[in-house]
Amino acid sequence: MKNYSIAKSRRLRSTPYTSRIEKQGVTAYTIYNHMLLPAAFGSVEDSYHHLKEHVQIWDVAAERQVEISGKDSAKLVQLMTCRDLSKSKDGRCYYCPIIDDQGGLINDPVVLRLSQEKWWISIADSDVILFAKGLAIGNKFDVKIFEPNVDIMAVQGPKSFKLMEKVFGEKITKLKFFGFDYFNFEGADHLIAQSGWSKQGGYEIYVQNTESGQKLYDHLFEAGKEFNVKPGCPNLIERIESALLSFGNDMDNNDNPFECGFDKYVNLDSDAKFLGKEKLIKIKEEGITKKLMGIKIDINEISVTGSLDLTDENNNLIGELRSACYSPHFKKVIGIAMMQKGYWNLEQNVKVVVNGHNCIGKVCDLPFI
Ligand code: THG
Repeated sequence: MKNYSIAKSRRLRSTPYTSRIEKQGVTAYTIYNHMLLPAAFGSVEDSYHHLKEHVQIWDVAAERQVEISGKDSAKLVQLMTCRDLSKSKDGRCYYCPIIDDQGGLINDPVVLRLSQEKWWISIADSDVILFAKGLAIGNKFDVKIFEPNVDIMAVQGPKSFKLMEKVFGEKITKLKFFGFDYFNFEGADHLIAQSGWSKQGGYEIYVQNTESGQKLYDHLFEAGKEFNVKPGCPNLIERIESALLSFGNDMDNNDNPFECGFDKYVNLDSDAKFLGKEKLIKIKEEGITKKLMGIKIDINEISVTGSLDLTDENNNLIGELRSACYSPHFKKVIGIAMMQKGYWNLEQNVKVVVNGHNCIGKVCDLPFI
C-alpha cells in the first residue's frame, strides 16, 4: 500500500513535543482532535515488543481537555454521560461514554474530577466542546467551557513505575489506577494520573507548564537510559490485543454503549439525569441487534483503512471488520468487528476479502484470550 505524507498547516496543530519527536525519528502521524498524533517510530511491531518489555514516552497531547467549571458544571458533565458520577471523588479519573439523546456515542473520554466545580474531559477524536457548549447554552447553565493548554505526555510500559519513582520519588508509587495527584519537577507542579492507552501500565502527565513539561520530557529520556526508554506512541497491535477501543475506528455515533460492551459504564437505575436515558432503558429492554466482537483470521498481514464486509457462507452480510492487525502473541490476524445479531456464537465463521484474497475468520469474545 502506498503511503502519503501529511501536509502540515495551522489547522493540524503541532504539540510542544513535536520538534522533539521529529528529532527522535517519528515516521508517521495521524490526526486526532485536529492535532498531530504520532502513529509510528519505525516498525510498529518492534515498538510493540519494546512497549511490552521496557518503557516509552508518548506525545499524546492530542488527547485534548474540555474544561468545564462553574456552579452547574457537575450537572452538565452528568447530562453528557450515562455513567453515574454522583459518588465521584476529587482526584479520580472515570472512563465515561458520552452519548446523545438517541443513545448514540459522541465520545469515550476519561473524565477527571478536579473539584466538584471543575472537570476535565479528556477526549477521544470528536468535537465534544461544541456539544458541551450547545447543551450549556440550551439549558442556560452557569458554566465556563474551554480547551485549556494541557498537553499530555504518557509514560507507558512495565518499567514506567521504576522510571517515575526515580524522577518523582516514592510518593508516586502510592498512586492508584485511575487516581491522580500533583507532583513537583524542578519547582513546577504537574498533574499525574496512573492511566494510559495501553495495558502495559504507566502514567499520564497533564502538562500545563509547557516549559517545565519540555524539560521533563528531556529529563525522562536522560533518567530512563537505565530502563531502555524509547519514544513511542499508542501502538495499534498492543491496543487491539488489549481490546482498548478507538472512537471513530471501532465505534461511532451510529453505535450505542451496549453495542460497544460498555454495560458497566451505563447506570440506568440511579437518579442521574443524562441525555438518552429513556432511549437506553428502551434499548436495554428490547435488546441490541449488533455488538462489537473479536475476529481471528489465520493470515499474517492486514491493513485496515475502512470497514471490511464480513459475510457468511451464503454471502449474507453479517458484520463489518473495523480494526485489525497481525498479532505476534496470537500468531494470526486479530480484529474488532461489529457483528449482527444471530452471528454472535463463538466459532461462527466469517468470510472476508483481504488484499484481494478470500479469507475465513472466526468470531471470538472481547477481550481476546
Ligand atoms: N488517556 C486520556 N485521555 C484519553 C485516552 C487516554 N482520551 C481519548 C482516549 N484515550 C479515550 N479512550 C480510552 C479507552 C480506554 C481507557 C482510557 C481511555 C482505559 N480503559 C481501562 C481499561 O480498559 O482497562 C478501564 C478504565 C476503567 O474501567 O475505569 O484506560 O488513554 N487521558
